[in-house]
Amino acid sequence: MNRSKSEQLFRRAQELIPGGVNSPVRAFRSVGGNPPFIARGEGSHIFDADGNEYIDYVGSWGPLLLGHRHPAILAALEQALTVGTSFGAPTEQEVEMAAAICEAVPSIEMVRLVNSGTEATMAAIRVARGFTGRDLIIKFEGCYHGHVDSLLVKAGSGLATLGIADTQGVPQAFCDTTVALPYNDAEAVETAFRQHSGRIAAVIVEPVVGNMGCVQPLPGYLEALREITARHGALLIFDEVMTGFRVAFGGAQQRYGIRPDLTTLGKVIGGGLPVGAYGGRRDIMSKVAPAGPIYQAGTLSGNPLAVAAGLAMLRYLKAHPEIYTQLEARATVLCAAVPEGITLNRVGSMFTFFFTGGPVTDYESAKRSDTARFGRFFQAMLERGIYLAPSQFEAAFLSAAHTEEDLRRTVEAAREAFSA
Ligand code: HOZ
Repeated sequence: MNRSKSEQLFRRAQELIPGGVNSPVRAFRSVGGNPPFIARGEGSHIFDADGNEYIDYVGSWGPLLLGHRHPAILAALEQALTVGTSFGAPTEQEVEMAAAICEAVPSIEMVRLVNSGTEATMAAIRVARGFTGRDLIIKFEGCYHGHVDSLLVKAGSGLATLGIADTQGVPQAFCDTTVALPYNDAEAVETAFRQHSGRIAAVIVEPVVGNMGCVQPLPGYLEALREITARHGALLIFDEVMTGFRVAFGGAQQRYGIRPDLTTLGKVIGGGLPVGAYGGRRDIMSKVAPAGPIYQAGTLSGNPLAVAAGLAMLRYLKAHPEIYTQLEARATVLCAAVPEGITLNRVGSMFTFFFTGGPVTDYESAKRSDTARFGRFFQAMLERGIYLAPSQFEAAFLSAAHTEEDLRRTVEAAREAFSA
């Protein structure tokens, strides 16, 4: 595969942008080689600057549940462009968007739109602190909630990929407000609540983790988090930036039947444009300014282009519930290609192949993966035109645009890559 134009672009990018990329996980640091520069996408395929074609399992890291350039999203964007790109004032569309979110996710009685998942989690923990009058937040090792200072403690995603245990630049005092515990261990949560009695504002969790690779909750775990937080007067925050409208229309909370107090959303709800949201119980969200004393703001929040794309996505998904059944069936076919000795974790259309034989239930077991082997597998797949997330500690995403032929080609490439 000739990628000379991408190589040239990457050399130039590195002179101008730190590491040549605008987000670290894109840089291919843990898998070797340099990233292809993407020129365009269509359905389930992307094309790089040299004209190479790939079947895309990154989907912009989750948002593209309908694939690239879906007609419903494009039509909404074209329409939005005819009226303006930003007003910094209320619009009818954002009320519709709020209604669509609240209807799909019943635990969300009120919602505030922001511009990214990071902003959503940052605001959610502020609201939890403001509402409870407590400072500490429990998070789980290997979970990633965007680059919010205090949530970068023992975080997954790019930090796991690059082997950055705890980033520089975050004051120790911020880290001291975070209690990091192993995922899938309810007893550790119980113990932490005993140790920090009356001081824990919230537990924030990816109900299905995507950021240490895909790791599903063990039976009873989410129920235990719900029960423990309620008993101690703390809030339960589901970070559904990745899982919202992905693992079910109503997210992981619908799939597992748990009602959190607050939820953060992003990715799919933007239809490929930058949107985040946080919302939840009315009594909690009523404390957000200007309705209440907890401040949070944003010049481009509720941006008309982003809202148009997001609303088109949510409306399309509501009108086509069969997408979820189809994704489940196709993901099953795809994942059947996994040979012995590789651990497959899958929930709906998100999945990860871990290069370890044992079960992967938390960050410690995820880290047992042979990342060098993953890197060789990744490169072998890329050479065969299959574009996976360039890290063992990320999930792959299937979209509704992936065809039977895409799956057949992917399975064939995977067989060759595994044996190579
Ligand atoms: N938040 C994404 C999933 N780990 C990665 C996107 C990024 O960090 O660039």
